[in-house]
This record gives sequence, C-alpha cells and structure tokens, in this order.
Amino acid sequence: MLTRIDHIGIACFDLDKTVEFYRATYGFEVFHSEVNEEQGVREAMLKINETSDGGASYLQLLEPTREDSAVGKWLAKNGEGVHHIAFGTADVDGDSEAIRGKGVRVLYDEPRTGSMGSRITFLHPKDCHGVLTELVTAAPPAAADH
Ligand code: MC0
Repeated sequence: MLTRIDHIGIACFDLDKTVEFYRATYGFEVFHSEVNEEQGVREAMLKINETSDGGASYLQLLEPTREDSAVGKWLAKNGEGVHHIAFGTADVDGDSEAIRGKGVRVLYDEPRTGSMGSRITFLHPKDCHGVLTELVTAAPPAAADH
C-alpha cells in the first residue's frame, strides 16, 4: 500500500547552488546527501515533514554525475525541473508486482538501492500519464546512515 509521498525528485545542473536556493528561499536544510553511482546522481534530501506511517516526505535535489545517466539525459532535453515523484510503501516488492500485474511497466526486475539505503523501483512514465514514478521502501531506522 502506498502511504505517502516519499519525495519529489528535482533535476538541477548545480546541486550546491540549488541547495542554497531552497535554504535561502524556504529555510529547508539538507537532511542527507550522497552519491549514487548506479543511478548516476549526486543528491541532497531536504526533509519537509514526518508522516503518519512513521516515514517522512522529502525534496530530492539531483545533479547528474554523467551525461548518459537518466537525469543527465533528461536535463539535456528538458532543462531543470521536476523529474519524478516517489511514493512510499512498506512493501516495494509486493506493490511493484501488483502494479506490474495491472499492465504498467516496472523498470527493474528487483528493487535497487536508493537514497539512505532505501529499496526503490521505477514505473515507466509513458504508462503513468507522463510522470516517471518511483516506489520506495525506506531502510529501517538503524540501517539508514545519514
Ligand atoms: C524520460 N521520459 C520522461 C522522463 N524521462 N518522461 C517524464 N519524466 C521523466 N523523468 C520520456 C522521454 O521524454 C521520452 O518520451 C521517453 O520517456 C523515453 O525517454 P528517453 O530520453 O529516450 O530515455 P530512456 O528511454 O533511455 O529512459 C527513460 C527511463 C529512464 C524513464 C526509462 O530515465 C529510467 O530508467 N529512469 C529510472 C531511473 C532514474 O530516473 N534515475 C534517476 C533518479 P518521448 O515522447 O520523447 O519518446 S535516481 C533516484 O531517484 C534515487 C537515487 C532515489 O530516489 O533514491
């Protein structure tokens, strides 16, 4: 069951400048940052609020580490802006299989590693009315390294 907006992914050319915009304009601070080489991104997570399912909602700022990454290709074509939306679930395996059964393309056979040790998968934007959609199961608190 999808229980929250886990994050909104925003593609940017310069992570440090974009982080500073969100800090100076809204007062949002970086909760966590990391490089995900598999996904080809340097990212910063800005926590917006805790949620009633024990999780939280974030803005995820993404700078590509290489031009041929998903975010690098998207930025070259579209410029900066909202890249994807991510829904939180306690069961990314079960929910992605259920959604696959409804005819939506799930991009990974098995969930991969996302921000803060989470397990993630993506749904093809062409099957989701133009929105690249991610499903996230957060790591247990002890495993999340931030
Ligand atoms: C591509 N398309 C999108 C899109 N990216 N539409 C909406 N939102 C996006 N973000 C559209 C293109 O405009 C194009 O439509 C069609 O999809 C094919 O795109 P493409 O440029 O030819 O690129 P592909 O097919 O090579 O790749 C698209 C695909 C890829 C969605 C499969 O980006 C992908 O695998 N994404 C999942 C991984 C990802 O995005 N990682 C970065 C975030 P037209 O009409 O022109 O044909 S990593 C992350 O978020 C992690 C770290 C985390 O949360 O923890």
